Formats: sequence, C-alpha cells, structure tokens
Amino acid sequence: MTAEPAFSAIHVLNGPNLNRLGVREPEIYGYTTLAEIEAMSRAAAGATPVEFRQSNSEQQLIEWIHDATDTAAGLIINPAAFTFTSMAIMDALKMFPRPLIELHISNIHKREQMYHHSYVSPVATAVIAGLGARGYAHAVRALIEMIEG
Ligand code: DHK
Repeated sequence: MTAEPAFSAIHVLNGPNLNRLGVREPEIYGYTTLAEIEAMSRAAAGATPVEFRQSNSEQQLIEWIHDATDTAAGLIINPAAFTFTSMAIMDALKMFPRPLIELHISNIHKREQMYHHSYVSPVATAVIAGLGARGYAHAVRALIEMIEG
C-alpha cells in the first residue's frame, strides 16, 4: 500500500455538535446527517481523495489542522461554535498555506449577534454560509477548482 502522495487529498474538518446533525435543531441545520454530508462531499470530490473528520475537541481539531498543513492540498472547516471563541484554531489555521474554506450550514450573519464575529474568516480564502448541508458539496467543488486553478 503506497502512502497517499502529499498534497493530493482535501481535508474536511467539523467541529463540536456536528455529529448530532439530523436531530440537532433541525429548524436551523436541517435533517441531513453528518454521514450523509460526508457521502455528498466524497461524491462531489470525484477522484480527489477526501479526509473527512469530526471532533467535539478543540485540541483534536488543532492537531488535524496541523496534519492538513503537512499533507493536504486544501482544507474545508466548519469550526461550529469554536468559530466564535477559538484564537487557538485561528492561530493553527494561520499556518495553513493552501486554499482554505470556512463553511457554515446556517447563515451565521442572519442569526443572533454572538454568531456574527468569526475568528476564522480573516484567515480563510473563502467563506460559505447559509446553503445548508449542500454547502459542503459546493465547498468541495470550489476548493478543487482553486487547487487546480
Ligand atoms: C454550526 C454550529 O454548530 C454552530 O455553533 C454555528 C454552524 C453554526 C453551522 O451553521 O454550520 O453557530
């Protein structure tokens, strides 16, 4: 089994409570599960390998960002609530030198004030918010275009 060549895969990282999609505030996040979103992401990626991960742990997400920095061609992250709280995740993402898309299922700017400042947006290449679960497929396609472009 040969190792995956460096910088060929895209990484998709998901933050806290996203493992509960489908039953978590469906009026905001819909009924699509994270497993269904992973399948949509892989379908959108076609031949491009996808590393799809979720953690409720800030430390784990930071370690995965470091992993992506060393090996990924591009990165999509939905930091969930850490978007609005984590300078540690922001600092980790500052080290990521390739295309980076910040993704939110909901339109965070249409929600309560506490969702309006993202620590991630200033270090992201692009931001997608409000497209629902299908935003992941759009983000995957856009990221691959940026990588290939
Ligand atoms: C997901 C979450 O879990 C929330 O904490 C964010 C984001 C919004 C989303 O829309 O994907 O506020």
